[in-house]
Amino acid sequence: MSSRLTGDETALWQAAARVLDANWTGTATAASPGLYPHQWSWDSAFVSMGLARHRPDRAEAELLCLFRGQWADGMLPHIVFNTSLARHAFFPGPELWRSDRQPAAPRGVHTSGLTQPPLHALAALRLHECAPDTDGSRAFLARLYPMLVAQHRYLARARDLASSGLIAICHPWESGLDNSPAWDRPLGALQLPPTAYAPGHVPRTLPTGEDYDRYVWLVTLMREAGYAPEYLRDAHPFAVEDPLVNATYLASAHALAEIAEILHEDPAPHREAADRVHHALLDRLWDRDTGCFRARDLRDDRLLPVVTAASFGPLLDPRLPAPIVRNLVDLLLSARFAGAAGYPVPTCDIQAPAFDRGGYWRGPTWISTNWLLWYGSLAHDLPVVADLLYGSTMRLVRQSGFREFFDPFDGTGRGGHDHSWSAALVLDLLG
Ligand code: 9WN
Repeated sequence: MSSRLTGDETALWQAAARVLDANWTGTATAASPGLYPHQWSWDSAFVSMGLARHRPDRAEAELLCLFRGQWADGMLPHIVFNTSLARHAFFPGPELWRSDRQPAAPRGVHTSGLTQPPLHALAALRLHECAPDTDGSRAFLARLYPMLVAQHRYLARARDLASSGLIAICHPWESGLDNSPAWDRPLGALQLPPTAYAPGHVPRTLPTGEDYDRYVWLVTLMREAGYAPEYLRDAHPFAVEDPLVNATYLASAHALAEIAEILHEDPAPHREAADRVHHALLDRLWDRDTGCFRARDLRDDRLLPVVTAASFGPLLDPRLPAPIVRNLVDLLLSARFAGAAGYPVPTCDIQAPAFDRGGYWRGPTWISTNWLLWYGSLAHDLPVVADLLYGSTMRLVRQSGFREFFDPFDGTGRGGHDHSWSAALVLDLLG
């Protein structure tokens, strides 16, 4: 803990550390007690950055434990199941994914067959930057580096479905913003067989019903095709290039280049990869007419209409041209986002018909997206935006605790309590 914290900040820091201690399972951190008892991929990246400030040993263990679930082709799954828990602790559990039947999946650990925003190289570099023991931390980076390289290689080889330089998500869950209104159109276009079903029970309240049928059906298609890249490219009905996912990929490619330099490896391939994403983001996802980034549906090659918090993701690109940065900042501060929300940043354009202040990723403010935009605005030297995001995030957790998400107008906490990334990212913010 930094010695320059005020008394109030010290109390907040300690409360956040207590949440991470309570959610530590012995080998990793449960994303959320009760609600998400297993290890989620991008949650773990965020959590490790918080642990780095509190328990550096656990920060490293967190990432290594996640990478135990990495498939032989480099795919880093979005869930690594904690096998010591009851089989039905979470739906969908291992029985939906059947990773045990996939030759590329690791033995002795059950995983999902999807991936999530690749924030891990960025997290690993941040761990190194605040590590008390530089030699130990370099050894950790050396251990993780080949796994990070394999993760990025998988994305470039198996997920650049349009050979555009951008990676595609093949399921809404891969975006991290599960029920974002951005996915309404491609989900609505799916032709589900009449027998579509939602097997098992759905223990959570959001999102449910028809959307859930579609989520499960998409997984079933992927699983039946053996999660094969050729199937994803040529036949899978959901394929979208998302600005936030690609921005995390770009930021991690830059981080990978820095890690390579620390390890005296060649950083050039990672810089070239970041460069490709940089150009493709501008060519394919920047919508000049409306001055924002939008996701592109690869199945009809059109940009998706709804503007969400993901549209600001490219702030994570340190080379984003200044006029575009200005456009994004204007939109972020406008009445469509921060301008009309007491507790920004709402996950969806407030003026969009799909906006829903309590609807999970359809309107509420989340600490994870706030942190990403805060981090991006620092890189562009935007202190006003960075301070706004920092202040809003701190007010949310002070007022409502480390909740999963929050009402963007009055800051009421919603969803799970003691959510790991909400606590971890507050530790990172407090520094
Ligand atoms: C789907 C764990 C995860 C987060 C996602 C969030 C939610 C899962 C779910 O919880 O997703 O994998 O079951 O709804 O949308 O971002 O990683 O916190």
